[in-house]
Amino acid sequence: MSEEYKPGNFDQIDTEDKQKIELPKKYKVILHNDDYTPMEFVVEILIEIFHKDELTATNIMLNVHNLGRGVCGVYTYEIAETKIARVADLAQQYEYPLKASMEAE
Ligand code: TYC
Repeated sequence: MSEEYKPGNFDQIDTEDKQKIELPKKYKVILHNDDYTPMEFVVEILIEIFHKDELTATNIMLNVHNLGRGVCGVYTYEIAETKIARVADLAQQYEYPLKASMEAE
């Protein structure tokens, strides 16, 4: 086989270089309990922002209500950040203290 470089031919890249390619870090988005946000509002947030079905959303909400916090999804940094900001915007709009945050996986 010729040693000449062809686009898309990675045969000549040594293994050390290939092993440096890392997957993007993932972040858990955590939803926090509070005493004032209505349960229905939290379920709506989980359906609209985190794309959960109604049963899953209800289970996550009840888990957060009972345990104080819960994971509502795992995303790249930018997507997690955007979802947290959307939760904050909607909570502020309706004047509820609902909060979401992120944690590296
Ligand atoms: N604890 C709230 C209530 O009793 C419901 C709630 C659930 C609030 C989950 C926030 O992330 C939350 N109305």
